[in-house]
Amino acid sequence: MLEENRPMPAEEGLDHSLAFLKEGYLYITNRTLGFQSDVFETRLLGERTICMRGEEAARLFYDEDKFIRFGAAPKRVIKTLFGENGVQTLDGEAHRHRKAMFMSLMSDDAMQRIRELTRKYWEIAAKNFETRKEVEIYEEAKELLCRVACEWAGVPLEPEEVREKTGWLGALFESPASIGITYMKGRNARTKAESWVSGLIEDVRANRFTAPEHSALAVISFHRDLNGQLLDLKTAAVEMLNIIRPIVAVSIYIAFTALAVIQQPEEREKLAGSDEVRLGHFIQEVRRFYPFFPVTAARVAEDFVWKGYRFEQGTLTMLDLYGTNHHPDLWDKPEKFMPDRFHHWRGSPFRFIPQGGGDHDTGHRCAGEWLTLEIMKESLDFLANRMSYDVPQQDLSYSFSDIPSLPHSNIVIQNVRSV
Ligand code: HEM
Ligand code: MYR
Repeated sequence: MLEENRPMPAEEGLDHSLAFLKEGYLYITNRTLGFQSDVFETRLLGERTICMRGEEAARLFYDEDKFIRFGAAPKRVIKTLFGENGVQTLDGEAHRHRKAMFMSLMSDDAMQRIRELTRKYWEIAAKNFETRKEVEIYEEAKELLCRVACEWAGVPLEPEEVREKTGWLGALFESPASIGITYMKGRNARTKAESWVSGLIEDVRANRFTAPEHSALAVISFHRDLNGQLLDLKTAAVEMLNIIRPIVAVSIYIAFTALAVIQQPEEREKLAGSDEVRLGHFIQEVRRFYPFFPVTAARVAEDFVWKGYRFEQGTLTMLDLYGTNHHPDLWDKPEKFMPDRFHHWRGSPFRFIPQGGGDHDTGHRCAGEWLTLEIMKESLDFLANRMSYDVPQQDLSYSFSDIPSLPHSNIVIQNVRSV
């Protein structure tokens, strides 16, 4: 029998934001181990915050009657990564309607197209790498994916613009958990990127530029909200950036994929022949194993009791994505990189949640999860099978306190040859 209203394990003290920044991806896991509980209470950014991890916690978190997103994302995340009034901040009907706009872009044809574009730009990049002494995979992947993202989304991009636009889009996801100059770079990048994309949407709406049919640019420019109105220009720009920014952010997964290829020679060997299923298992394990999106946040919709713990209306609540993907009750040897574990994986919307859990159409689970898989499989094939290269001495370690984390050297390779 569950006890009614037992006190939730709670961290003492006024504020633990500094510890969160210091321990990063491990902050929640460390305390769940200390408390021997997958749910506990703390104070972050000056407010009482519930932290949770695990499959049951994820199922609870994605129950729309229990949690809402309005006012949940920290201001600094809105000012850099998300933007204002985007799909991430909506609830109920308004969310479903906006989310349907995103999901309408995710057809099988659209997945095939992103795959082909990824291949095309990797082929061009690989040829270019051959002419250079060495290249940094992370920086190159960002530029390559900026081209992929814009072409896929119908956004015109001249070759001489690539560096600037890549810089802005990169700063949006490199900055949200930083302080000082990196954070300011993210804020400036948001102003510049929104103004760039707003201009494009204005041109499309005024027929000065024809966006390709069914492209994200066309769909978002002419999307009508529940009240039948076009999105206001700023919101439309925020949603356009919610497409092209995260495609560029897959570069972080590509850097970790490269790291796994370098450090797991036995697993790399299994990829010879480019078998689609094996490529798939490898990148799933990359998404499970390496730290990327740490937590997602919501607020308690109405008072309720769960496992005897009281959840009070309005309380900020964080679901630990990294910690759930490494939960010892859910994963065999969670700290071992084992793509083969996905051979027998039967799937569960709340256990393997690198890009959020629950349902893509009705909940807040990542709209771009399938795009991510296609980009990663194609990129893995290049890194494992379609290029040869040397890996010089470098710092391949990554930190659990950097959010987002990245191998420190950005992965440098030399003497690249297409094979
Ligand atoms: C939402 C992760 C790539 C578009 C999310 C969420 C996470 C996430 C954790 C929030 C889930 C939640 O709050 O419940 C990632 C990671 C990616 C990635 C790690 C790898 C780079 C993409 C791509 C797209 C995309 C390629 C392109 C369309 C979105 C959108 C949402 C979202 C539109 C908001 C969904 C909603 O609020 O309903 N993503 N994502 N993401 N993602 Fe991604
Ligand atoms: C995207 O661009 O949407 C996908 C990847 C972004 C990763 C950024 C990592 C930092 C996120 C901190 C978020 C905290 C949310 C409450």
